[in-house]
Amino acid sequence: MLKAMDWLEEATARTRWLGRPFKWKDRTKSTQDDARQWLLNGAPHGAIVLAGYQTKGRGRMGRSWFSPALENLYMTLILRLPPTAPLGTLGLFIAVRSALALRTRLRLPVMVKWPNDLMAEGKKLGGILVEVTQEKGAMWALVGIGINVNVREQDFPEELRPIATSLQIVSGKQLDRGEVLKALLLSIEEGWSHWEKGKAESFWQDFQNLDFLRGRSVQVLLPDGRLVEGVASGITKDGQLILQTADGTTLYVHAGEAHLKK
Ligand code: BT5
Repeated sequence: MLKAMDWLEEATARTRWLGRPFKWKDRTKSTQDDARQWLLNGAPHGAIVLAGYQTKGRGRMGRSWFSPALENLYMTLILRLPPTAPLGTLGLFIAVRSALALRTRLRLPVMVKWPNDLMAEGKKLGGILVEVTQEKGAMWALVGIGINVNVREQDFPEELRPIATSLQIVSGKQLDRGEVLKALLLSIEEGWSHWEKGKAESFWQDFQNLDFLRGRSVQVLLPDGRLVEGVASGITKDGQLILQTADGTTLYVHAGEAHLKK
């Protein structure tokens, strides 16, 4: 227990507001629920909840997030959203700042797959989940970040093995999750003040070099169940995926689930 606190203290010692205060749970259902409860009980902007493992870790649209006790990162950031914040780009902004942290501070080849995935060597390394709620007269976001740090190939359930990876698999060595956490928090904090003022350029420019889908044929499952396809051609400044379809039209996709076309 004391050991867990040491790496967390260390990882949050260099930020100005993100990760202060933090809560650690050895085991929980989902850090999203813990964060929601803490917000109701007065958590400030920048507070974060982390867990050793989750029994009901979740992704978007009712999907689940594999969350074993293998020294990975499972956390939820509690963030107050000013009226100027471009909410529709929050997941992408967090993904971009996370990818930059892993690339520049840890030298790992991480890309971002629109709208919320962290990718390495063509497989999913992490995911972002944004939940929004109103509290104390303001809008708040509960931003869940799950990153596979020290999962080995054989630890993944069979159905995830072809599509999932971890920092350990990619780098070939065990990684200190405190280092990963520190890099993420510093990077997100650094970009936050621009993003919250609605300055989309702050992450749009960075995204250009991180865009996993760019130039590839993709299918996107829309929230209403329709399927659209085309060649991914970047994103707009408000976070929509641009698709060039076979008949020459341009589609702007606001939300959905993108897959590479086989
Ligand atoms: C996401 O959802 O990628 C968002 C994941 C957010 C997880 C964090 S952990 C801390 C916080 N607390 C929570 O309860 N959640 C957040 P989505 O795009 O819906 O992706 C889910 C899909 O990714 C699943 O259907 C699987 O196919 C795949 N998947 C599940 N677990 C995975 C893992 N550990 N690594 C890679 N892929 C995984």
